[in-house]
Amino acid sequence: MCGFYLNSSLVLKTYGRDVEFRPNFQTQSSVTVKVSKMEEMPLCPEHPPNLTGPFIVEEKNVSIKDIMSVNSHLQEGGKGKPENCKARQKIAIIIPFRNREPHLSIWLYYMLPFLQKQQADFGIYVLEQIENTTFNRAKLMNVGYSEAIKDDDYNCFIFSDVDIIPMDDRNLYRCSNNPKHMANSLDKFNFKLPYETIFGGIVAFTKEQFIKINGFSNRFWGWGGEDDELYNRVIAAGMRIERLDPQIAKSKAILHKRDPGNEKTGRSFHLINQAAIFMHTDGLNSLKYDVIKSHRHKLYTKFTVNVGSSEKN
Ligand code: BGN
Repeated sequence: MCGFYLNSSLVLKTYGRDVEFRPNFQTQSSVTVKVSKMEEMPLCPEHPPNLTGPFIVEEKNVSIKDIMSVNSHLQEGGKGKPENCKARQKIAIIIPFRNREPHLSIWLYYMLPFLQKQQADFGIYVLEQIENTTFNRAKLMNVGYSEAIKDDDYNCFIFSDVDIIPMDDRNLYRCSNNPKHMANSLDKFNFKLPYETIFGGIVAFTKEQFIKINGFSNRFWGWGGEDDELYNRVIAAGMRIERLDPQIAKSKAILHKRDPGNEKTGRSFHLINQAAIFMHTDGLNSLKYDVIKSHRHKLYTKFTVNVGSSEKN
């Protein structure tokens, strides 16, 4: 069996099929239990039982084929869930993307086993912006949210850059009572916050939290500022942001040159400062885009989209 091991109290309730069972106190032997009656699955424990803490993240060449071979039990579209318990949240991971295949491979290589170890019920969505338009990270996030809710009944959305990978499996990829900043302890910033209100890299919102702020702004073209504006939306909506202990949240950011088509504009101060006003009319409720192509890969669902261009917005 690929998947999750249980403690004995859960085993007998659960399945109408063979399940490999390894009691916690035995390391070598395993027992096969057959239960004929299919019953309602128990909720997964609040704390996943098999976490091991810190691990090393290396920038290495990994082939999609190899990643597929160790994740063969995933469903098409990069969907996975625990076999023997019901996860407490259904999580869509939204990744904005353009021309970063090697980073996506590294992300999948580490994150697919990571999410399964955390007993997550998840789907991976890659939002690719077409060529020859200035990159709009925030709008791609809104598109990812909109497509994911059409695809499945997600209630938690993790918006993640493709080049940030956690280095500790106790960093639970889950939503919280308030929007959560998850990239608060990056190696490239010496595991410290460069400024107190930073809200970039990876953020997690429940569906209600994301609707409350009308999603991201659609008006940030090029690098920077859309995450600062998002922070202001959260505060304007009467919420606060949560962060994990920086020791547990330690993550690796893969360094790279600024992508062509994603230049820093530095023209976004007025948008950032007026988030509380613009958030009502600029966001999910004003989102326009065309899906050029959608593709269910074994390891993710990819939408190639035209989100327009800065000249028109
Ligand atoms: C800030 C960027 C953020 C980015 C962090 C960390 C801007 C706004 C300028 C008006 N903000 O400077 O978007 O996440 O750096 O890299 O560029």
